[in-house]
Amino acid sequence: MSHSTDRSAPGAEAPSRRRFLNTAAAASLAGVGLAACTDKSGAGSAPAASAADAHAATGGAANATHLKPGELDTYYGLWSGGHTGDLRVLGMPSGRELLRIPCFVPDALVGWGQTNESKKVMGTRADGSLKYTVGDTHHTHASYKDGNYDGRYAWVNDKINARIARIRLDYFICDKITELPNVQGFHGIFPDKADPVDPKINYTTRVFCGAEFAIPLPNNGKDADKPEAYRSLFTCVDAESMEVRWQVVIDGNCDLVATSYDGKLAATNQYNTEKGVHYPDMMSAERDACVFFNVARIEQAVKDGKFKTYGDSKVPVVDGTRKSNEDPKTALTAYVSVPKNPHGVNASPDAKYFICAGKLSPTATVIELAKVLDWFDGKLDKVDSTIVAEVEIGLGPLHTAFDGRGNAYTTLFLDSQIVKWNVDAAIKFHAGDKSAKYVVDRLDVQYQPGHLNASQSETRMADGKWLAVGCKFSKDRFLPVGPLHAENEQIIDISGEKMVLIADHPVRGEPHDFVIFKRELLRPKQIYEMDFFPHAVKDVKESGVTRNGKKVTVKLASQAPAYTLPEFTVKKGDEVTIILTNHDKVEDLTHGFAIAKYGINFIVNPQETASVTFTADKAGVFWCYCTHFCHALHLEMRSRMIVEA
Ligand code: RUQ
Ligand code: CUA
Ligand code: CA
Repeated sequence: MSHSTDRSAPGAEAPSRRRFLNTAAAASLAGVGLAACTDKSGAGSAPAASAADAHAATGGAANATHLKPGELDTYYGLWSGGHTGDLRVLGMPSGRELLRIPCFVPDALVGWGQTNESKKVMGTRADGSLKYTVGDTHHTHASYKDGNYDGRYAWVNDKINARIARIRLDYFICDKITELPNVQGFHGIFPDKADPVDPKINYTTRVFCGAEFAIPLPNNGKDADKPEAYRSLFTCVDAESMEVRWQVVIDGNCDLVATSYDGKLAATNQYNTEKGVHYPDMMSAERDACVFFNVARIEQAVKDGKFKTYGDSKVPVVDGTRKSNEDPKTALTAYVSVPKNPHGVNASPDAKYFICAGKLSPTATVIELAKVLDWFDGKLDKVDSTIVAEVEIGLGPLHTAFDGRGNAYTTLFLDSQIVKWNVDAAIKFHAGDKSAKYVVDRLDVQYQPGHLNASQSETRMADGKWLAVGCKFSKDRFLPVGPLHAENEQIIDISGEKMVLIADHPVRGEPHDFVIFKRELLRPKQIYEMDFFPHAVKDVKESGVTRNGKKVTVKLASQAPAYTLPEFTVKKGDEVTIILTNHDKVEDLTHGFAIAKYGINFIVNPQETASVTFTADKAGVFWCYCTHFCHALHLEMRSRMIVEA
């Protein structure tokens, strides 16, 4: 088979793989050996071998991930960074990491969490220190218009401190962070795609946030032992102002979130309808639920004053519990039952279905959105009649992506596989046509996949070209580097009938969710406008030191290879604010500003202004220097801070 010598054939070049197979025939067995290594019986080897055949048949599609030097990717990928609290930008299909956009956690490269501008976004305590310095980002999604990404914003959650960050997709910066009131474990997130009432608003104006952990409401230390006091809230944040608009108190918890293309429905999967506090309690029910939110009715209820508030929060909270929403005609919520502890819920690109992945159940549940609207209109007797398919797909289903050709791709965490299945065939099978073959293909992945997403998958323009999958364990796929392994992001060609594994990429732990979309949907800007920054030192003649009591402001500008002040003098004990504007206009001409022994380091991009404030608590001469290579005289680009005793 021709693929045996292809460098990109799965596993062909991995040293650990060769060691595993321990034979000169390694290369020709690469496809089969791969499957044999996943601790499964012979059953697993068939798909992997046939995938390799398909790879040969697709005529070198594999090469497309190996861009030539200087060649640009055709897609952007936005990846959540996990513990690093950032959003990562990848070029796809190469999988090359291009940028990390710091959001929730300080970042040493740009000085995020150190400059006054970034601290303002991150949030500070009364003493000026950062309120939080850790993050746990999981899910990222971008703003929509007409069912496709419009390149304005992306959002990402912080599960630890229940914060949502917004990223401007023109400058690739985090510009706002909002902390959600009354919730813990904010997990699922999804922007709306249209307004439920006004058809002219065919773009994102809301972002929905699901809280995974129930807490006593109000959480004041009094009700820790009262399970009935524990509640989860579903939250709506305004996409522009980033203010919290409203919340809904529900029975059970929230996990992943999805929204409909018509803007009428949002939903969250629930794995803990039992409201258990310990995990055996969370698994006792055979079925949990996917809760649908009738957005228009909720907003009407808020307008009509039918809400409560909790604690210090002024955010209106409406009642979405089961008991209060039994009459479909007035219900704000609808609880569709889904097998045991579901995880992901994903909207199909034809706008018809939400698909819930079973996690502890080996099933996918297909819910028809038109029927959910029928139920709210009183035209459907049972809310579970909205389920048009519930089919077995494999062990540990977590998340689903789409190719725009009617197929769904679901990660199977326990099987270490992706299963490709046809949604219409699954519906036929569920309706009684046992000849309907809904499983199209299975592919072994390495290992234990969580999220996956396909190019344009979460838009009306799903194009079925590339699928990426975030594998939680890489085990033997990369050189060992001590106890902490890289995770394995794999890229799969889904353009044909069979899935073809194309590449492995090690990533620093641990990204969860991501989106992949066509590069022409973004219009990035490389140079800031000076007016963007209220404190910009617009004229180099403004450079200098001004004093107001013990408060000293040092204004300076950078222009390669010099700062406008070769030195500046302050007094010990002063509160010093340094404001630096980069006057260079050339793309990619960034300067840094570090002060020795003062722990200061940040950068300014072309035409950017940044500032830092600190106390000059040590007398002496302290070199300030440029940390970002900018010029042949980069090392000479310095200033001196003289702190008089
Ligand atoms: S959840 S797989 Cu936040 Cu699926 Cu990570
Ligand atoms: Cu400026 Cu290096
Ligand atoms: Ca459960």
